[in-house]
Amino acid sequence: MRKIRLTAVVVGLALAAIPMSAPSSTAGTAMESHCLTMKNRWFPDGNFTAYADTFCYNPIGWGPGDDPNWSDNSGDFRTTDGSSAMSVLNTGWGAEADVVAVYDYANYDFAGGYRCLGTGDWESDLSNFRFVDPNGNPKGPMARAISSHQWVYSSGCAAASWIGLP
Ligand SMILES: [Ca+2]
Ligand SMILES: [Ca+2]
Repeated sequence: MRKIRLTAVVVGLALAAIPMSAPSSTAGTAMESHCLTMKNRWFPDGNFTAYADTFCYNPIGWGPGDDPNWSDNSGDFRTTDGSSAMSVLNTGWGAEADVVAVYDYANYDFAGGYRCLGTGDWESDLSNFRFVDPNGNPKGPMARAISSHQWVYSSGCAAASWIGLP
């Protein structure tokens, strides 16, 4: 009996050592899954959440409504929230307009480009994307740039405008 328990301890140590010797991509996968963890925690609560850091860490604001200006003093996104988001998560509940459109400019102004995020989807690193105009042409980078958002129908989103993972 004693010998069996010792063997189990040795096996346990060997298993515990595996993550430490694994490629660094394992850490990236673990961070990536944090957005999925947040989705599983909150979906479908009807909210849209933006985070100051990549991989859905450090939420800066969340809520079920639209916000035409992330830098003003009203709504779910205020003052320093403007131009600070690095990742986003849509845990909308499948209402008629359950897609979130985010914009570089305030007041849902297409002039600076936009992007669409479907319900249940997230984008863990906005530095990988640029906004696009309604024709799909690239605009400015998305990292720390979102200034307004609203809930829209998927029909309002051009094919090239979609971001996010399910
Ligand atoms: Ca606001
Ligand atoms: Ca902006």
